Amino acid sequence: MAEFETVLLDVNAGVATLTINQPKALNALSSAVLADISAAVDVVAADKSARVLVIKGAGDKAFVAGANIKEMSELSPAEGEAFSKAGNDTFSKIANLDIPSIAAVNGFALGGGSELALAADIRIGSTTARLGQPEVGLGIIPGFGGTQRLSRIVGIAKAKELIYTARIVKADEALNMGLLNQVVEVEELEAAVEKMVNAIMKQAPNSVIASKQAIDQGIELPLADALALEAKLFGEQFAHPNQKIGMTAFIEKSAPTFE
Ligand code: CO8
Repeated sequence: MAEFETVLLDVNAGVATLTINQPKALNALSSAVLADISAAVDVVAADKSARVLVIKGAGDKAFVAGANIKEMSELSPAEGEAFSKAGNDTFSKIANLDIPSIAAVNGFALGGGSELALAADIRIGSTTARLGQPEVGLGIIPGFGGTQRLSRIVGIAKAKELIYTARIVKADEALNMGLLNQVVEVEELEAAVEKMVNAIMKQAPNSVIASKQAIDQGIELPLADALALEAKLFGEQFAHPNQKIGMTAFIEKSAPTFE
C-alpha cells in the first residue's frame, strides 16, 4: 500500500479508509495535505477491490479544522485562485469516485474541512461534530466547493445563512438540516460507519455505482434528461448477472450472493 506523509490510507476487505493525519494542527489542509489526499484518492480509484471509501480525521478534536490559515495568509490573488483550484480538483476527485464515500465527522469540520465532508456522499457525525463555513470572518469565501456543494445539500437559503454569518452548527442542527445523515455518540461513531459500510456492501456493487451515477449526473440535467439517464442506467442493470442473482434470490426466499 502506498505511503503518504500527511494521510493514512488503508484498503481492507473492500473498505478504503483515508485518515487525515495531522492531529496537532487539527488536520488543517496545507497544500502538502491536499496533494497527499489527491494521490491517495488516485490509489483508491485504481484499486478495483475498493467498494466504499471512508474519510476521517486523526485525533479526537477535529475531522479537519479547515484549510491551513498560516499557509493561506500570504497568498497573492493568483496563488489564492490556484489553491482553491487545487482543493476543488482534489475534492471533485472524491465526489467523482465510482464508489460511494462516507465522511466520519468527529469534532470540528470547518471551512475546507466542512467542504471535504461535503464531497463525500454520506456524512455520519458524532455528537461532538461542529460544522461551518467561517471563511467570510477571515476575509475570504469558501473555496473548496462550499458555495456549491453546501447549497446542493442543505438548500440555497440555509447555505446563504450559514456562509454569510459564519455560524458553526452543532451535530443536532446539522442533522436536522440534512448536513449530517446520522449522529451517534463519539464511542459509537466507528461502529455506525461500519454498519453503513456493511449495509452498502451487501447490495449489488454495480447497482450501487449506477445509482450514484444517476443521482450525481442527473442533478446536473433538466428533469426529462435526468429521467432518460435513469432509464438507460436501469436498463443496463439487466445486462449484469447481479440482476438475475438478486431477483432469483428474492423469488427463492434466499439471500443473494452478488458478484
Ligand atoms: N489552519 C492552520 N492551523 C490550524 C487551523 C487552520 N485552519 N485550525 C487549527 N490550527 C492549529 C492551531 O493554529 C493550533 O496550532 P498551534 O498549537 O501551533 O498554535 C492547533 O491547530 C490547535 O488549534 P487551537 O489551539 O486553535 O485549538 P482550539 O481547541 O483552541 O480551537 C478551533 C479549535 C475552534 C477549531 C480553532 O483552531 C479554529 O478556529 N481554527 C480555524 C478554523 C477555521 O477558521 N477554519 C476555516 C479556515 S478557512 C478555509 O478552510 C477556507 C477553505 C477554502 C480555501 C480557499 C482557497 C484560497
